[in-house]
Amino acid sequence: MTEQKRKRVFSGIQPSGDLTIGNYIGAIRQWVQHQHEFNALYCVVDLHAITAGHDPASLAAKTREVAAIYIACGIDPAQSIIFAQSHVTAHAELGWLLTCVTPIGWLQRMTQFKDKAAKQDAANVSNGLLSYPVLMAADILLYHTEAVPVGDDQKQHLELTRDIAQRFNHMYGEIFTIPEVMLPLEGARVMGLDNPLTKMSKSEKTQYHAVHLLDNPDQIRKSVMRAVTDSGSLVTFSNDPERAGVNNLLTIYQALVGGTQADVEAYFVGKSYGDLKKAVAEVVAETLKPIQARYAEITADETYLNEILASGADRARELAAPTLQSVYQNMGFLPVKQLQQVKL
Ligand code: ATP
Ligand code: LTN
Repeated sequence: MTEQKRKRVFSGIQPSGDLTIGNYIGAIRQWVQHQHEFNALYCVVDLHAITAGHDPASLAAKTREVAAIYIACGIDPAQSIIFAQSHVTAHAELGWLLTCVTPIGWLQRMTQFKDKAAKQDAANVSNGLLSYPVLMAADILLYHTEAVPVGDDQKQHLELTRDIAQRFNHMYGEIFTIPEVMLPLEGARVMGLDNPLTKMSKSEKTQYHAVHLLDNPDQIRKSVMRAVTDSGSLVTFSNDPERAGVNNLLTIYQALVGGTQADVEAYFVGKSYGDLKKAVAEVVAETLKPIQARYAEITADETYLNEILASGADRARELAAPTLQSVYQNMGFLPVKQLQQVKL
């Protein structure tokens, strides 16, 4: 495929908490698969990581860690643009411009906002937590993104991005491409191991909630073996909330091993929940082993990652500048260029 004909994809993960197999199965794994078919930008969305409180002492290190994990999982910096969001100031600028075309009611309806706000002391809920999806829309729209590979929990934010783009195009002229969401076939929503009725999340601090991408085999085994199941014994997929734990383990297994649901169920005929947990722990550990080895190599060479992030930001800046320029122009701002003409 020629450069021009390839679709543009954009996605990102916040450098908050430790990345989980939910992030891997729902997002990164798809990115790796798609990077050869698309012109891809994979961003470490550090500006998003400060919306619910963060530790300034660890933000920079977390940003590097997430970028290194992208590469360790198989994102090829020669194919895809990898960069940190705060290094391309156009994101924050467009975020503000779009904030002014987004009705507050649209943001107040976002389930992620309601969930996250409910977990915080009401007096501390920041405007940033509410405006968060507008910044996400800016990330996506700056690059005329056509497809956004994310997990199921981001579907609503993608709908909002489309609404914001359409509203802007209607008010100020057709600038933005309307993006499509791209969900994985399996594992679009990996559930918490300790509570299979809630999404596995990297900001959840309970001890056996998740498998993290940098966990050692012993930690992996402990978390999976303690996963909540039910009092039954049949190892089959199910939509019954009572059986959500077993369904989740089977989903993780299928996402990592492949095959159809029937194949997976056939493999577990006559086996127990204990056997299922052992098999899941093993396949997760095997999947993460080469990723962790590669991660160790990448982080051993600071310059390598610095160069990738610096050149990624340069390339992203170049792509973002003309879009931002058109937005300022269509919104009627005084062009800097005119001032330069006066000086001459
Ligand atoms: P946080 O708890 O900090 O909000 P998170 O684990 O939800 O973090 P994000 O940074 O919000 O992670 O999400 C990054 C990407 O990973 C998104 O595309 C999101 O849809 C995907 N993702 C996150 N958790 C899961 C999950 N449990 N199952 C599938 N995909 C997920
Ligand atoms: N909101 C997303 C992270 C994110 C993102 C993006 C994903 C920020 N900007 C642009 C895709 C495209 C989340 O997963 N919490």
